Amino acid sequence: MKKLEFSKTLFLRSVVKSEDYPVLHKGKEKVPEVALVGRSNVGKSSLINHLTQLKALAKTSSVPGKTQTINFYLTDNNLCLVDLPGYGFSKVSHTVKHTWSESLENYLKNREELKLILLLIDFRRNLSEEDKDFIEWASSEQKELFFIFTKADKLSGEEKKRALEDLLLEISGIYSHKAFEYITYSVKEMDCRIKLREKLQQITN
Ligand SMILES: Nc1nc2c(ncn2[C@@H]2O[C@H](COP(=O)(O)OP(=O)(O)OP(=O)(O)O)[C@@H](O)[C@H]2O)c(=O)[nH]1
Ligand SMILES: [Mg+2]
Repeated sequence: MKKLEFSKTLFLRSVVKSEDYPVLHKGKEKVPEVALVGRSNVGKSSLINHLTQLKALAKTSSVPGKTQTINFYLTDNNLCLVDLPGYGFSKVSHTVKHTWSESLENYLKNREELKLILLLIDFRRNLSEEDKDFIEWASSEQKELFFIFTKADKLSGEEKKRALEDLLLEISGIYSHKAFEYITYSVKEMDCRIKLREKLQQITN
């Protein structure tokens, strides 16, 4: 399998309803998808820009709730990155929130093309109740999670060590589907991008 060129990533479409999800084929196979999940403001859209080295591909904001639809990005015709709205954003009306979570759950639960979920967690925080609910749900649905601890640049070496121990302990108490993998991430560092690219490359092989 050829090496994915992440800089060849295009915005495909922004979707709310499942009938609008793209249908993409590579030969006879469907193009695999990787979704980004996590609370608002954790850095999902920023990670897409950092990973692809395309600064303005996904819209980011310091104000939570920027991404409000399911956004599909096609990488090098071989992999789809799917940027999801964050959970835990309370400024929207109850009805909008309900529709969001329904369409999100529908996507995450039923989408055949979805091969991996990247669960982003702010390195500086403990798991939120929503993180815990999500991890439990993923375990019970036997979905593979790849954990990404974001904003690593905001912690010192010693703080990182402690935060990592705490998070790994918490996660291993909840995620029972399989042994989990994780990386630490910062949009201010380059190496984390390489590790994530390697993981994503495996999905297309
Ligand atoms: N210091 C630092 N800031 C980051 C990092 N990643 C993201 N940010 C900042 O965090 C804020 C939120 O980033 P987004 O990428 O918009 O977050 P999101 O998860 O897509 O948020 P929603 O679309 O609301 O779900 C922005 O101000 C980013 O610049 C990081 O690795 N380090
Ligand atoms: Mg976003």
